[in-house]
Amino acid sequence: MKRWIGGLMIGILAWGIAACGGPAGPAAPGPSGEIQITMSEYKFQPSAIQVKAGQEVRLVLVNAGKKTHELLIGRGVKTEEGKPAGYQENLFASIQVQVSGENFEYEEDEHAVVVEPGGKATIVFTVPEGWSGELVWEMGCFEDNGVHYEEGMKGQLTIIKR
Ligand SMILES: [Cu+2]
Repeated sequence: MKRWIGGLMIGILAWGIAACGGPAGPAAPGPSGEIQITMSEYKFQPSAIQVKAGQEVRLVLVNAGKKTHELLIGRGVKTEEGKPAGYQENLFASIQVQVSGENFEYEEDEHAVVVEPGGKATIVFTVPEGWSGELVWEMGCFEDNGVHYEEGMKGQLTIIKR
């Protein structure tokens, strides 16, 4: 009985790994440059992405959750009254972006793409080919006075230089 359970456990584990495609690395855009990130309570899926300098990226945000979510890409979390409230440095402060979609808002001063439940926003940007800035950035949502961020709604964007 014990051995049977052991065998079953290994079977389930193997199935689980196969179903997830093995230990996944950061998601990268396909040839079209498109990559979709699903937002929900309280996560980005996938939570790690990588983009190539010089390649046009179409980052499609889909809010599949019940709450409003946002995407900021930056470094160094700043706080307001002790709560996480955005980044000190934002990637989109130094890269031109175009944002379009439905039920979304681009808050240019905060470099935040805010998406309502059921909404969708497409961010088009290209990291310049000769990029000499930082390569590792954090993605975060700071809605509800930073509660989303504290609940783990964060991820990583890595820039690959070619
Ligand atoms: Cu959120």
